[in-house]
Amino acid sequence: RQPSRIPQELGSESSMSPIRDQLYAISRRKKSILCVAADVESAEELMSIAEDVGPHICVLKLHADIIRDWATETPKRLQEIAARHDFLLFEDRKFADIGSTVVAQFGSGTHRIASWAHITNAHALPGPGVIDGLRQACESSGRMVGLLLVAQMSSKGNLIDGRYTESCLRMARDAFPFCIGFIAQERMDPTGKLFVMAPGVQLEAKGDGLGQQYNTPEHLLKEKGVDFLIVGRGIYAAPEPWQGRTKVQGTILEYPSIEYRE
Ligand code: BMP
Repeated sequence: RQPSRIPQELGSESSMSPIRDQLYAISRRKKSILCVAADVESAEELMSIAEDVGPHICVLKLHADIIRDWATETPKRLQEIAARHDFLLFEDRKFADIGSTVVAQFGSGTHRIASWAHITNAHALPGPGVIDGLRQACESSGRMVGLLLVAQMSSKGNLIDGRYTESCLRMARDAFPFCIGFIAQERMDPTGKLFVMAPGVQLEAKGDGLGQQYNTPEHLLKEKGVDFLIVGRGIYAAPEPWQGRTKVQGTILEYPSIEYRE
């Protein structure tokens, strides 16, 4: 078993990144490393999942552009649930454009992500300008959001190779404390400064017929050394009960034996 990198005491370096400190503090309080991906199409379903899984998670990940009836009050309602159940909101926007475009995509449009998300993510493909643009949008909105770089993907045949992943690590280090971690499939930063959230997690399924590839929580945590797990359909669409007895959309779910690692 690999030692947890979630520090017991927040050192001077962690206080550089309030969002990361907040995430680790929630993780410690709730003894949870679970991020639920709520990829549903209506605001009501989203709220219902948020209420149901809220007590068990440290992060709720969403794709705002999937929600057909997204409204001005949707983020306010999410923020209220997040505050009540003590979790963070992660908009999985995967920004991937030039700096000036992402400034507008992040701060403006229908979703105004910079005004409510605690965490968002970006592809490193465009180069550091994408990070600079997102940081600038945060600075002008006066609200800090934590950024994760997509350094690896779970989908079959994705074009990311080792060199690209290495470049992500360098870019993320340069962008700390705005950049706080990665979406990846294995531990990235041996120093422990930048954490990894891993998607592609289910207990039994190996894939979804559309290229998604699943690993078990045990494999990702114990062999790959990731810090947080992202579980979507394995929770909100589970046909079988999972341990934990949480009701989501009429399904009694069993959480995987996701252990908080001390
Ligand atoms: P599910 O557990 O239902 O397969 O959902 C996985 C979630 O993680 C989706 O929201 C998807 O967009 C996201 N994701 C992924 O599956 N693989 C990646 O490499 C990166 C992702 O953000």
